[in-house]
Amino acid sequence: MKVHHTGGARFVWGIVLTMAVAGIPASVHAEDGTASAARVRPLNILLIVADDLREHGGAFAEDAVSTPNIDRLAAHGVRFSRAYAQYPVCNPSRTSLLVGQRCEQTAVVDNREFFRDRLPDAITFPELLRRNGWTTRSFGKVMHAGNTVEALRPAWLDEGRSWDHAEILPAMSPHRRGEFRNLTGGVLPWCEVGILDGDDGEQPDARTATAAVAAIEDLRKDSRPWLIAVGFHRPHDPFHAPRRYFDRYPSEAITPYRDPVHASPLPPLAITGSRKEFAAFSDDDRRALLQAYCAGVSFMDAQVGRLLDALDRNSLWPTTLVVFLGDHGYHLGERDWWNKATLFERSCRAPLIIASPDGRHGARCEALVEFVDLFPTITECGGVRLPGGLAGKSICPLLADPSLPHKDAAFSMVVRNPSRFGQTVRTDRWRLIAWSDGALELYDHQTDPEETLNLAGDPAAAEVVKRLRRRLDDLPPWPP
Ligand SMILES: [Ca+2]
Repeated sequence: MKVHHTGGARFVWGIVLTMAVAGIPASVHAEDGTASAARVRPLNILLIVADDLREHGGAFAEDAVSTPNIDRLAAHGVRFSRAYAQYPVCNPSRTSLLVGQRCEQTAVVDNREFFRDRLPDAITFPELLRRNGWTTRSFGKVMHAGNTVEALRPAWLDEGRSWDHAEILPAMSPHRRGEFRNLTGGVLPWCEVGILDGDDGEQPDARTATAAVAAIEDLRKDSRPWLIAVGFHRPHDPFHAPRRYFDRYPSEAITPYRDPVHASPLPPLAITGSRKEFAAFSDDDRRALLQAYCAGVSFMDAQVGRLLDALDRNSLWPTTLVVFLGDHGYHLGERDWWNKATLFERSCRAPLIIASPDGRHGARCEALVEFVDLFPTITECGGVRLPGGLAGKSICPLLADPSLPHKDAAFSMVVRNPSRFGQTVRTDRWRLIAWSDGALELYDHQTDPEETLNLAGDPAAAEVVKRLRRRLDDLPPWPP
């Protein structure tokens, strides 16, 4: 029998939480490995965030990337094939989903600004859960703290507010043992393929998994529910991974994607950055980057597997909600771009899997969902009363029935400088992108899923453009 998240269930959990916080041990979950109708404590939550992990398909086929552990997680839950980040860059995307506001509202739109400087009073969903009795621990890059200097990091990790404990684990000993090749002759230092010698365990992501597994074991007997958040750095650049993951992708078997010759020209703000270096890529360079990106995905997938093993070993699936996502998408050659920070589908769409003991297992959901929906989803699944003013809408109902309607549009934005920006709306069929310099792009996903033919100037599409522009006008104003 399934537990439904009714007000009554929340009320019971509230009593149990009060007991737990008061030091009175709560009864533990059923030991028979099933979701218990008499669950007497809220769900544990395992949040896993991969960095720059795109949805696959298109440029290289879905089954070309080996992710046995992410697939294993998908078999426990619902895979959302049309989930959209609100901003295709780390810090803005993560801030938005953690505080449940669109980037037009947070105004955190680059990787340099610590979100608390702008939003000192915002309550993140980990903080809300912590206030409601969850033990919260964060390992690796969950909040965007990895690029800060050591002295700033504790503040950027939001320890004491969002987390009882938060840490970022560096490599065991910084080393450059292996084969390294910068694909831009060193012009872009980050654009480096690294085939690493040594064990997985030396790498930050493996150390992150080890620490998270230890936390799962440590909290196994705790009377309180827990939120453990785990942020993996791969497949983010530099494109380094242990050698054995490269061996899964023989470069001669990789066919690089190329845009069709009729692809529409790009508006000036659509892609800003290092296109010159990418335009100089040879097919050999393209294959090397694809191979390294896939190796990074498989290495990260192996670390996900260690977390899932810990759930298996401790029989935690019936009492744990698992949320897996990439923080935004990534181009691998589409529009001759090998990065993020565009408003194309490749950059805005990202993987999302939610495994709930009370939800469907092994299902795929085609509904449009937004990462801003995660705050209300996770807190509702946890049985916590939702605060007012959230921008998103809970997708909990879709976990039980992925065919239910959810929302008719997903929105993302990107800022080139404070006055030069773009906003996009994706509907079931269309993507409209509107730039601050007046440029418009319209793509028809029924006929052009790779968004290569801009129909915005086509008189036959004028009504669609007008209708979708009105949707963008309904967004909170930018600049704020
Ligand atoms: Ca990222």
